[in-house]
Amino acid sequence: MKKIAVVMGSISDWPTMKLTTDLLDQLKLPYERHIISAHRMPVQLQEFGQTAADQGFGVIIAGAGGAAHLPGMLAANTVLPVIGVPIESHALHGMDSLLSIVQMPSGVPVATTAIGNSGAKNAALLAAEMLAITEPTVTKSLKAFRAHQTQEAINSEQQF
Ligand code: RP5
Repeated sequence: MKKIAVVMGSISDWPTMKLTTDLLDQLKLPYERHIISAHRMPVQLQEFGQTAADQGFGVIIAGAGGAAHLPGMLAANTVLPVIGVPIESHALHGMDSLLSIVQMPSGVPVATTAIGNSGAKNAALLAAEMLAITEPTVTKSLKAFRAHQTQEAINSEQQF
């Protein structure tokens, strides 16, 4: 099975991006996590993007905050699907991150999630759905996840 790359621009993004890897652990999907700063490590960013497919990755999840160039620049260096997670920044509460990531000019797409924790979790689920196109076991895991989530909602309604 192809691996998922979970890349973030800074160690300060880890509390958010840990929610992505927690969910990947729960779904038992193979992944690697990396810190690659777009503005502090531009050479390493290019190298990672250009070799990601050959390294066995099938999807890249990239979390970044502020003027968040990481997802777009990774996407510019690969044709693997890139999912961008806008980190909730202090100054503008993640609106800067969101707009930086979602407003890609045509030609290089980045699938953008919601700001912060929900986006980090949904990035894992979206990556799983991409892998599930060719991996029936992942489809099974995703259906089990949804069924559990539905049951929890029903339980909360019954205990309300
Ligand atoms: C971005 O700048 C990172 O993704 C992070 O969200 C933001 C701030 O980084 P630090 O200054 O905390 O390292 O590159």
